[in-house]
Amino acid sequence: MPSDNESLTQIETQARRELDAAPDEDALERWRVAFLGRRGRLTLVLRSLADLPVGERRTLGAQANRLKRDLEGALQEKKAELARSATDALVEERIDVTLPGPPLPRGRLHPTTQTLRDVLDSFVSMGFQVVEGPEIEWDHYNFEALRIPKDHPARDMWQTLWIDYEQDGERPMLLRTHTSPMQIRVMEQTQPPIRVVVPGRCYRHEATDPTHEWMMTQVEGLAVDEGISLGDLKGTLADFARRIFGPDRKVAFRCDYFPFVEPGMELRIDCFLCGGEGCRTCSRTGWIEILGAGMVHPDILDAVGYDSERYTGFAFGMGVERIAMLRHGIEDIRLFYSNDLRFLRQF
Ligand code: FA5
Repeated sequence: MPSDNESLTQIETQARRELDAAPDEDALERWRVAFLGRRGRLTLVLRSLADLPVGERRTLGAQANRLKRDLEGALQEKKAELARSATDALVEERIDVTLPGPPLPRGRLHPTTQTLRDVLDSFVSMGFQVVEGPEIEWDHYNFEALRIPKDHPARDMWQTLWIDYEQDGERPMLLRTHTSPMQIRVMEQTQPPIRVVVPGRCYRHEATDPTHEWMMTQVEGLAVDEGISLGDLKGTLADFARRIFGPDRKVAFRCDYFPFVEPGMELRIDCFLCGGEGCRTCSRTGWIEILGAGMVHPDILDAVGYDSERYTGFAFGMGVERIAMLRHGIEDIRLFYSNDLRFLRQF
């Protein structure tokens, strides 16, 4: 039991150290009971004063009472300090629910999608219906049914990515090289009159350059009915070109060969970059080819069960990225899928 100055000093030192370290209200209460409670250490000192001689009692009593007041004061201060820091923590955590949220970055449509939608709109407004087909296709639809038999040199027109799947020692599946297989699929399932456009991705195993990508988007068109002529094909495509490129762009039809049409042709637009003089983008020709087209070969009509004496049709297949290039003045098709936001944010 403490009975002199030194003991009071010890009590004070220990009391202040523990008070400083007290983290919360509970610890404060334990501290109060330990030092100032009924059986607390300081209280016991005060009680023991009665046994001391008068002189000592007075001095020690005065010191002990001062210490009691000091410790009580320190306790109140510590309580206030704990309360303050609790409030501060609450203020810190406060959320202003009236603040506007951080702005969400606005996305945009890829330039291919934007042009694709405009292309489809222009044909829909001419009475065409939009249908879609598989990107993984059978050799049969991609080639055979389009009059491109195995080992026929025309297969070289479409460098093919084959699917690693074998059947009877052959690989019959591929990533479609064009949307033309959908001509057959649509005709197999429908009777004339037919007017459809088919958007979709196509894949080719070819080296890339400013106008060639290994993946691109095509829109196929097919119209089959009685009395459809080459004039209808040219009129439809000229109207399409005017809607997409405006009246000033030059359009040229040229003979071309595709095994599934007769006659076949291609549609070219004068180069936006050099105005027809010849540059790297147009391979120095002054023109950029945007589509292949022609009258559906009568053998194909017969093969799907149509009467080719009664029905005729036209078909076309265009490259959507090439059209977007011409519209926006994009010099290199490889920019479309290189994921460079500086390019994409311009559209
Ligand atoms: C075809 O794919 C034929 N199926 C088009 C067709 C359909 C002809 C119906 C007759 C009747 P071609 O390989 O030329 O043809 O491609 C058609 C268009 O796709 C091209 O004019 C071009 O715009 C685009 N294209 C072709 N290859 C690429 C490529 N590697 N990168 C970007 N665009 C391409």
